[in-house]
Amino acid sequence: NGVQKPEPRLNDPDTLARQIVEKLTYSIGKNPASARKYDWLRATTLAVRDRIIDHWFESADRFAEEGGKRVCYLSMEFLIGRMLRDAINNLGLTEPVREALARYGVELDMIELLEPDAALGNGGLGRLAACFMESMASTGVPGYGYGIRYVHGFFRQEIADGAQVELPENWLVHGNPWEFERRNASYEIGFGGKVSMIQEAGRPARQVWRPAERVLAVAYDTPMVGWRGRQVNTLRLWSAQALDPILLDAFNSGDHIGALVESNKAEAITRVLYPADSHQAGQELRLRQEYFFSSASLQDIIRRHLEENDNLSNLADKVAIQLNDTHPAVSVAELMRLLVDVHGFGWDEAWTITRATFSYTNHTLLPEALEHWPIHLFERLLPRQMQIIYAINAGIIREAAQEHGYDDGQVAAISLIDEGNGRRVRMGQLAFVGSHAVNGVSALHTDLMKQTVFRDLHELYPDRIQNKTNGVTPRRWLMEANPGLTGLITEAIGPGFLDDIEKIIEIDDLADDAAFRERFAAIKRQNKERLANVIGERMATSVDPSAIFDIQVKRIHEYKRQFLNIIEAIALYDQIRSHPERNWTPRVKIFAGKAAPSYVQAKEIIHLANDVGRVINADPAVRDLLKVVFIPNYNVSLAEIIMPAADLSEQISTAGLEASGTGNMKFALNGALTIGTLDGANVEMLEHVGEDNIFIFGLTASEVAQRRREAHSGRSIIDNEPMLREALDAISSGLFCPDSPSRFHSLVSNLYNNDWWMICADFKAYWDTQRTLDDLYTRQDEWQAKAVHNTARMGWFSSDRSIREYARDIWKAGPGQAG
Ligand code: 26V
Repeated sequence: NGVQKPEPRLNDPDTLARQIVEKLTYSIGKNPASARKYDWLRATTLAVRDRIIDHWFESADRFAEEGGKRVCYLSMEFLIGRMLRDAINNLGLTEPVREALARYGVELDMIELLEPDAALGNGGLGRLAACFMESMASTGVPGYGYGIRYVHGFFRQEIADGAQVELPENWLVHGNPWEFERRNASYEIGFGGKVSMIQEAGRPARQVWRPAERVLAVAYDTPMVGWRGRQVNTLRLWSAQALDPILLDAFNSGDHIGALVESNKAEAITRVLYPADSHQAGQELRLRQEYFFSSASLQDIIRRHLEENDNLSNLADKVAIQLNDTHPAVSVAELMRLLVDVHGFGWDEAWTITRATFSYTNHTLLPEALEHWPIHLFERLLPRQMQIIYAINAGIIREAAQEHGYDDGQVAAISLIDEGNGRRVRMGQLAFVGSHAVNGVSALHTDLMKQTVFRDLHELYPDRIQNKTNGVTPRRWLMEANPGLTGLITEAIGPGFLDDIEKIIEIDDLADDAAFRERFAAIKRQNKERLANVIGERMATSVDPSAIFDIQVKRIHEYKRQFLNIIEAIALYDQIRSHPERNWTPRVKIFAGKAAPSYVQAKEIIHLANDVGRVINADPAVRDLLKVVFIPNYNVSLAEIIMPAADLSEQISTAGLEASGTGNMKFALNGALTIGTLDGANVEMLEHVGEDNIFIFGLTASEVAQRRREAHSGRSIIDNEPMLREALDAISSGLFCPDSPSRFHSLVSNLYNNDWWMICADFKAYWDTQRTLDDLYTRQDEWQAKAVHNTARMGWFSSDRSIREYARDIWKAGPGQAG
């Protein structure tokens, strides 16, 4: 095909040093003597990038030759974090690059820290998409990520007087060397306007949508490097631009501001990531974002398909499109529009193609997070797509009534239109009916999907829902985050586990080997010291690395129950003060995470954690037996420091509410023990690590559902549990917030009145389990043996395993699948 095979590049430090200095000189215009650390970062990135591009072209050529099925992963969020270390690691260049830079007195580890985090996601869902991109490249799946190039990623969090303050994030200010603008891949995206029927001679009548507004979607591609650099996939992010950047007429008539209105409005679409993952906001701009990236991605997929095929009838044989939650669910209507209105397909054939192409992953059952758009908004912004949704709905209802004898009540339950609270489009239902496969992200969550949100659709289509338990990439979350542990394991069992992480089970027997345990513990100790330094630098708080590092890091949500953890800290504080003579195990309770800016209770929980920390950390009576620390601005980079440094991982959501969790996996892989409820993937972690190696407490999902039906309040539990009562009294008394004693009254009164999240109901079991752990920690041999078992038995929770399951059961794509 005329593309020249690139020269093989040498991976020795000499070659790398030469190439880095070449970039420094000719791309940046500095010499080694005058270069500053940012210049070295950029030069190193550019030198590494050249190698990636070689592999990128090879991968593209190979896929084109093979003609196999491609996987398109549509996600509103990709929470990637920094890219340089990941790229260098996956190319096997860590040591040579380190050595090359060292020749100029530059430390690789130091310049890596200067790269901004690509924080194009809120939390679990976005980070999963990033792990999946890396695992698709690592397992040989031809994967294309499609998303939005937000100018401002997830906000930066500061803590001021104990409260969260949100600051804008600006990751692109100094340019982004990882992305390539693709002007040739740009598409028009319409909004609003009217639909009319047209009749052309010799053709059936058809609907034509004439949008009132049009914006341009421009592609930016970022290479995604797989393990050993063998395959490089593409993440294509869309940026919005005005078709006419300046309205010349307006400009020339002196209206200089008015001339820019359109471009401002267009560019607003991709300006900022919505920072709420708890409540559906319902803003028009959010729906614009969803449609914008869905339509651009589908137009791109179709164009690419038509470059290689005669027509679109075999689309589903050549592409699988995965919808990451309902954010891209409007794609179902948009693909129908493109097939029927633009490419002339009949409705039934278009529907068959659409359903065979799409599949959908659900990530939450929380009713307040499920997307449903007001019909009037949808109709105004996307009139043709709304018509199509009505038509899809009519077909589904006809099928249910005629073939399954559904009555009106049953029809209402499956309808894509919620007639209840002002008519709304149910995006989950749309994604479900438009897909051939629908999946949950852990075994429990998938069961609950069948019983709750999708009960009726599951009855109608009993084969559609399946489970795909989440995973995390061991490259970023073990090798890169924890080189010490990676080195120890490599010494013990050889490097085979780097290519097949399930081989890590080979260290399982070493849990009985005292020398191995000691080295394992020594690495943990170093990682704890590193975190202690970060805490010392960022917050001027000193913590003792020989204490239990008890860590809960994740988005702040009522259902995740950081509040329960804080209450336990207060109760422990109270007990230490009352019984100073007892043999307390020193503990550092560490929190980090962001609250949605509009989520009042979540912000109060952050405030409480900070206020409690201020009081406890300053109280000489606890003598360093207890510290409470809230580290600001949790992000992927901070997680990479935190995960390897934990002794104890807090996974304590109200059972039935955490779809999977993935932090739970990162912690355990790095040798933390888990204290957790039987929720999400904790259930499967229990099965893999064994009940002696994980600390499960509390109500089960069905017990929670039962108690909620019985509408208990927390009052009777509080009255009968002195430790809980005293902790809540301490909060209510203003002990932690003397400047504003009523600050946490509503947080506490919720527990008395209702205890919706089962904090009171689970308190005692949680307390008792924590004391068991205190005791265990004094027997270091036992603790460390359990820690080794955790690391050894977590191989299954690799996102490589998740991706292979998706490829085999849903996409029918990738290695070993007929193309
Ligand atoms: C929801 C919404 C609602 C509308 C407004 C914007 C917005 C943005 C993000 C979300 C996603 C919330 C769902 C989510 O992140 N779920 C998490 O997915 C993880 C990966 O599957 C899983 O491990 C976590 O348990 C689950 O909470």
